[in-house]
Amino acid sequence: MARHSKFRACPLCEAICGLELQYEDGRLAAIRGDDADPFSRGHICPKGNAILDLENDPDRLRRPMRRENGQWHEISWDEAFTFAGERLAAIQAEHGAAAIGAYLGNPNVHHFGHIAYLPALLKLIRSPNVFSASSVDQWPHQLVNAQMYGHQFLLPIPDIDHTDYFLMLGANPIASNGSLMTVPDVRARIKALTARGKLVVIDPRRTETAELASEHHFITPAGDVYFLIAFLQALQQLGPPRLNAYAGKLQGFEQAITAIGAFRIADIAKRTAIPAETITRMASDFYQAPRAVAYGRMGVSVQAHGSLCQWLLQLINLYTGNLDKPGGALVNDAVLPITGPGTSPGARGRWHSRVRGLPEFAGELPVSALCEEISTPGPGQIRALITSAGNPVLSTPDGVALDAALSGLDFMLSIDIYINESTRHADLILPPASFLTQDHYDSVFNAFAVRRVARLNRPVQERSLEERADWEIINGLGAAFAAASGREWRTLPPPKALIAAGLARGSSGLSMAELEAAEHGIDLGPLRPSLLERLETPSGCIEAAPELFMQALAELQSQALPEIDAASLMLIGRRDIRSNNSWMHNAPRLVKGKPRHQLLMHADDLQSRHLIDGQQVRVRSSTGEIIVDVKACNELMRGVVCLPHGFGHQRVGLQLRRAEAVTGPSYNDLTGRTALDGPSGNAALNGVPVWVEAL
Ligand SMILES: Nc1nc2c(c(=O)[nH]1)N[C@H]1C(S)=C(S)[C@@H](COP(=O)(O)OP(=O)(O)OC[C@H]3O[C@@H](n4cnc5c(=O)[nH]c(N)nc54)[C@H](O)[C@@H]3O)O[C@H]1N2
Ligand SMILES: Nc1nc2c(c(=O)[nH]1)N[C@H]1C(S)=C(S)[C@@H](COP(=O)(O)OP(=O)(O)OC[C@H]3O[C@@H](n4cnc5c(=O)[nH]c(N)nc54)[C@H](O)[C@@H]3O)O[C@H]1N2
Ligand code: SF4
Ligand SMILES: [Mo]
Repeated sequence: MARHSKFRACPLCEAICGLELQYEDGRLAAIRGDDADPFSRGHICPKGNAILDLENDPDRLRRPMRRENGQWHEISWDEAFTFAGERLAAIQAEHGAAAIGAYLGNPNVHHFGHIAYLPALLKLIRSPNVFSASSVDQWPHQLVNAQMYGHQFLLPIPDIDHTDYFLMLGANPIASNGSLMTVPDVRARIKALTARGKLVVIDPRRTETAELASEHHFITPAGDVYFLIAFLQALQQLGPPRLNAYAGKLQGFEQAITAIGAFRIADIAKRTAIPAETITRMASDFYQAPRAVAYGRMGVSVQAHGSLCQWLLQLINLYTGNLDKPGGALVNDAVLPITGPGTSPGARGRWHSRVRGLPEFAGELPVSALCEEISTPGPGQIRALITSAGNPVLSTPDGVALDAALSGLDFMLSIDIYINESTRHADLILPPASFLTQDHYDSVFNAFAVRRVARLNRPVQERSLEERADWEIINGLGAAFAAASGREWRTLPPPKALIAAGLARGSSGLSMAELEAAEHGIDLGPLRPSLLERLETPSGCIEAAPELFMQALAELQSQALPEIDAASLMLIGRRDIRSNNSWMHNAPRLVKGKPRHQLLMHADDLQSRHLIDGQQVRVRSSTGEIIVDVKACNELMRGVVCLPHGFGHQRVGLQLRRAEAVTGPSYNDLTGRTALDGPSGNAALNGVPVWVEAL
């Protein structure tokens, strides 16, 4: 038997672990963590192994599928491109540019052949109706970066390997493998951190990460904004800000800190469930630590005060002199730059959504507005939708309404590998070939990594003649739409050419030949200060008091405490190491074993409702209701219930034989389209009031 190994980074999450792909007689036979990868050091999670399932999945599409009279059948690539181009052009000719909408999902970011090519297609289509998973995820981070540092991707990353005190809010990297902090083998890094210093986790659930932490504090969902204000107020009591390093490069700091200092919080312990003394003690530990960093992720971004939370976190790092400092928060100077000339800095409000008037950000509208833009008649209504690597029916708010809206479209085109909850509504699905057959450079997650790393991934398998690469599909669509609409499409070159162009724009000095020779990736060392030289604000300074956030702070001060129905509970999400948002439940390796869909609830909350562990319950929100098994869990705060997203595969017309057998309802059947973080328009999916009762 002929055996050999090939090496690539895993594209399934932000950790970009190096994989050793073992081939036997030309067939992919086993996958291991690549011990020679200097960054991931042999780490792999169950999803990395499940690439074997993805590659062999009989439900995975390999050729274009067209749906006619409710039946799917294969068509040729040429027929598919022509059909798509003509339908899209006809709809736009009749109804105007806005009549085509687009929704881009999470995996786009993980494939160079998607992310580097889609912008040209969107530019050709010229529609204001572009949406993505970013507005159910990290928009608050991007907006804060854009407003304070002048570019949405000037993202300060926790220097986890060198910090002495890590304050972590609403993140669970042990399950998620890290986010907006590319951090493979995070468990080992956390263990080193807690041996050297402290990890403090603030989360309504005692998570897998909290278990490893030096301290964990429960917090009332969406109470973080008050916690962070109180934390900054405590810092002000402890001593002066340490701003020497930012001299001449900082504006508005006094103004921001004065406003925060004047903010009156009636009863901090009631709003956050954390006593004032505890916050003061934490602030003191943070202030005294030689190197400290504050960081918050999904739990503080995808909630009602996401932007304020992200802004306050930046101010904490600034106040204590930890911004742009080793062991604090540092911006990665990536080998393939995603900031600087020719990139999109993150403008806001250049146009607004038609129905609700929500502002655009970074060229997109909040996905919470997608449903009404499809279902509300009138000029500018979306009549055709393109989805690329997205499953908005399960991933975005009010999935039930969106599901119905998608069925009313005149035309839907999906670039996807499955017939799932969203793509079942498509008229045409174009499936890209396996990533293993394509050149890839992870332009985004190398740039968010906790070390300066670089990696070119070469194809390790041949693509069959009937398959098309992702970038070829985009070229095919661009050419066909241009031909049908009388516009021009310049064929984009293959990934290697674009990667080389990106490399040339950067200042790493690395050549393509060096990248190509390093099959395990290249480590260029730890993060280092670069933010101050790279600020892209018009003033050239850090803007500590952007009007948007000062305004939001003033509005928060004038808001009365929301009326809370004592019978309600607050719903929050979770991730499991074997999940990948909504789309990997068809992989046998990931769904075997115990069920993972249950609603977690504290035993006291069960008891007070006369419910018992394991029974089925009805969960109602102001948007909808679901039926789910409840599970007692005393790792959860009282008054909070916890449900994973990405379930809900029991629908007609899916082609996901394994996933359909995985029970569990969709979280987003409960979330509403009007619950938003004001400044960004990001959805507030955590901290949703719900009522739970026996079935
Ligand atoms: N309630 C709640 N909702 C959430 C979240 C939450 O925490 N709670 N998390 C949010 C977050 S952070 C995110 S990022 C979003 C994700 O939202 P989405 O991106 O909309 O959803 P995914 O489940 O990632 O779906 C990915 C889609 O891409 C397809 N796909 C997989 N690989 C490829 C590929 O290589 N090429 C192509 N073309 N298609 C591919 C899959 O079949 C699937 O249809 O969900 C959000 N929704
Ligand atoms: N295994 C796995 N890994 C993944 C994914 C996956 O689906 N499965 N998805 C990937 C994606 S797209 C992303 S964006 C990342 C997300 O990565 P993370 O943000 O690290 O992941 P989450 O598990 O969503 O962590 C959010 C935490 O916030 C807590 N939380 C909820 N509400 C609040 C609140 O109001 N305040 C505070 N302080 N905490 C709160 C939750 O209890 C939870 O522990 O994970 C990525 N990695
Ligand atoms: S942690 Fe992420 S990158 Fe690493 S093997 Fe798992 S899914 Fe892939
Ligand atoms: Mo995400």
